[in-house]
Amino acid sequence: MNKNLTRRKFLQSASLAAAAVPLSRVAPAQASFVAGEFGAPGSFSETKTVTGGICEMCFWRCQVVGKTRDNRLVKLEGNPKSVDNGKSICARGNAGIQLLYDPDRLKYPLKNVGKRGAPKWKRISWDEALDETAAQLTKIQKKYGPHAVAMFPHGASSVYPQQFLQYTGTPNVSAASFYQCRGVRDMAYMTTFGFSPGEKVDMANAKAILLLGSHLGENVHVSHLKQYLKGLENGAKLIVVDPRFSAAAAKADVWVKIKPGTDTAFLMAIMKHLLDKGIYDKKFVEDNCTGLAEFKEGLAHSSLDWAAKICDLPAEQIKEVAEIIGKNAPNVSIHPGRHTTWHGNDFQRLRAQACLTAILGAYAVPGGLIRHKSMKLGKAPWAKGVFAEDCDLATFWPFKPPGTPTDAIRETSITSKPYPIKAWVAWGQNPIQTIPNQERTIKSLQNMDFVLVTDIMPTDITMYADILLPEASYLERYDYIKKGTQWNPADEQVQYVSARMPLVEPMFERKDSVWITNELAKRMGYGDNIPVQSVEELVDKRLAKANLSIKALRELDGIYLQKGKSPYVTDPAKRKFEFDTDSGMIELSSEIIADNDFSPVPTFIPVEEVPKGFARLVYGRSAVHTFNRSQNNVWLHHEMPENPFWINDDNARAMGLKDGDRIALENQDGVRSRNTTIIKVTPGIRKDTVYLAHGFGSMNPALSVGHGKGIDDQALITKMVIDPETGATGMRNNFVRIIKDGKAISFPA
Ligand SMILES: Nc1nc2c(c(=O)[nH]1)N[C@H]1C(S)=C(S)[C@@H](COP(=O)(O)OP(=O)(O)OC[C@H]3O[C@@H](n4cnc5c(=O)[nH]c(N)nc54)[C@H](O)[C@@H]3O)O[C@H]1N2
Ligand SMILES: Nc1nc2c(c(=O)[nH]1)N[C@H]1C(S)=C(S)[C@@H](COP(=O)(O)OP(=O)(O)OC[C@H]3O[C@@H](n4cnc5c(=O)[nH]c(N)nc54)[C@H](O)[C@@H]3O)O[C@H]1N2
Ligand code: SF4
Ligand SMILES: [Mo]
Repeated sequence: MNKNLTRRKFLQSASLAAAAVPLSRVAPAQASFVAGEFGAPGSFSETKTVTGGICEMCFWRCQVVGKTRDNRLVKLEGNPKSVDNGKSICARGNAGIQLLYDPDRLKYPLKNVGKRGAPKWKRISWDEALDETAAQLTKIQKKYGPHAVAMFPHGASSVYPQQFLQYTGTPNVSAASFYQCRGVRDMAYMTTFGFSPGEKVDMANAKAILLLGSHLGENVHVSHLKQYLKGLENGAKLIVVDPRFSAAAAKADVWVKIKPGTDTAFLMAIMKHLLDKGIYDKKFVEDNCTGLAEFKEGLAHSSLDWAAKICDLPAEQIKEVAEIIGKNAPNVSIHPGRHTTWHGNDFQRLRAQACLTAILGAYAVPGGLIRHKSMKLGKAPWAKGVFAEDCDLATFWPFKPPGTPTDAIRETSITSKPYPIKAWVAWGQNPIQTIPNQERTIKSLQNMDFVLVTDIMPTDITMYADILLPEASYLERYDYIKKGTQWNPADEQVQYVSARMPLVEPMFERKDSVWITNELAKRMGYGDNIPVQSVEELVDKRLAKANLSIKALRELDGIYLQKGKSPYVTDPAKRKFEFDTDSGMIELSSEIIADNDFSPVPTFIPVEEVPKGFARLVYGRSAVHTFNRSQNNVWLHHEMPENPFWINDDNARAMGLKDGDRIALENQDGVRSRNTTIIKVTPGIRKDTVYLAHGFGSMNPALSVGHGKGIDDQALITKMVIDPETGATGMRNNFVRIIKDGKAISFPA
């Protein structure tokens, strides 16, 4: 049989986007494929099952088991004991095997004897790599202060080294998961509800679900999708607000084709309509919310017609959405979103989402926002860092998430104001692809005295390293503890704890991040302060608080389960809660926000209009890739080798373009895409908007599969609008036109 065909079928059956079948049916029945693929004929009875794996093809971290044969991993499956993802994993999860054995992977410590950006690699020993890194970081910290080292972490393995660098005295850490992802959401909900919501809305038991952006189905997080699909199977009404006909829009009862950047106005009109008509949970608001009068006053101008004009929607549709939500309250999931750094006016939008949740009383009820209690674990970190008083670069953003806003670090790295930053450390983050305005990022990197990168693949950021360290991948190491709360099939609450365990031994000279960090710490004079001697000790120390250990978890097939408490409080007499805000209540109007000179009630801040001849570039996920990190994965590349450029069909006709045409793009600043892609002509996108899946167009020629395939959206995002409350990076304020056969084609008015 044709191998590629088999692969394709395999992935389609595993891909949640391709298959709208219940997830429970997705994972099994792929046995024949793997047996053929790895040569050794036979069945799985010859393989060994290794439990305790936790996927990190993305950051949802599904619980997996590995099938191994002769110490080689031949298949990944969901852990049957999992009450979270269950036996299901997604296409990317399955393809973890291809990452593990990717011949392009980093194998040994490397030293760049060429230039940053055009590296020449020399293999060196771990001793040499660690000695040189420690010497460079120590020298820089002695000369310029400890804060002269900036760190860009992402992923489970970056936590320990991040804590170490903070311990040495630098606050300059910018996590992609906060500043380019969910930090703004967390801060908006913290100021409103007093906790960060995760994506913990009870979609499985909702009567209506509202998704703003949140393109579930392309955004694939297995257990989250299961909950969503269960909700839809149970008949929940689905409202999807998106300028594009996303995978979620395709399942929606109402698709709201909103003008990008205007969601806050949409939400304000809905809230005003509900309050005016008295369709809200008066008792819940009275008992649990503060600032209703100011809140109402702030919405006074937000009529349906006002929003309709701003959002370019029929007023009737906004009313329809309000009424669906109102009618089904409180069993409504107002999804908090995840990637929420959109237009730089995001804190206010997310505050509006939180306030809408509150007035509907959609908290601690089936379908609503849930504050789960998961089991308590111990801590075993480096002691907290002490920072010099005047080294905080984040003085403008009172509601910033932990760390330092990315752009503040980058600008300081270029200007040395108010003090020099002279070393960058990237650990599991690819700032070239992650942060808008690549030119500034590259300029910052070129300005450093020293750049350290720890990675598993040769990606764009690794081209700028002076020393490049190879880490063991998530399939070859201990590290992350996944705990949480879920429903089991009998609809009971279950708390679970699992810890990532290696499914195979690390190959070549790859090491785990605790080992690497400790070896650096010893060489930098912190040997006496090391909190744990190994990653196993770290995990065991944390588990001990729950009377667990690696050994105990191994005996439990990788997952400890215990019955949890229902998260619902439905007895009206008991629905008065204590929230961790200043007032102890949900803050519809927030004094602390007012004290910092921002609008205390959600307010709409307009975004820049699309210039003549251009369309607004928005982006999102591909179901079969994770950002840039999966681009070299043979199986996934085979599924989606490049990212088609979505363009409205009327526009295409007027511009003389047809489906499949090969094009390049140019943005408002004259920056052209490095590569080309094909266009997808569709009625499923607004005329003023165009779309690319994020993460394509890798620059690193060491990627033999992914290099130069598709268009890198980040390269075209040269302008960012920093969210004024949080310092998060708004990146949907860029505009493009098309380049075909060397000529620019403008968008019609
Ligand atoms: N397969 C896969 N799944 C993933 C990931 C992955 O890399 N691959 N990454 C994971 C991570 S870390 C994250 S943060 C999430 C991100 O996934 P989400 O949180 O779902 O991301 P969003 O930006 O909310 O959604 C993108 C959608 O927003 C729409 N959009 C653009 N502008 C606007 C606007 O102004 N208003 C509205 N209403 N919609 C708009 C786009 O058309 C697109 O459909 O996905 C997660 N899941
Ligand atoms: N234009 C645009 N920008 C975006 C987004 C977007 O949609 N569009 N999405 C934003 C969002 S939501 C997020 S979360 C961020 C994601 O931003 P990143 O986390 O920077 O994204 P990745 O492409 O996954 O790059 C991670 C790097 O970590 C490496 N890596 C993978 N596994 C390991 C490991 O185990 N150890 C180590 N040391 N390294 C590892 C990868 O090879 C890669 O070089 O991007 C944000 N930026
Ligand atoms: S959603 Fe897919 S890629 Fe992400 S952790 Fe789960 S199986 Fe892995
Ligand atoms: Mo993210």
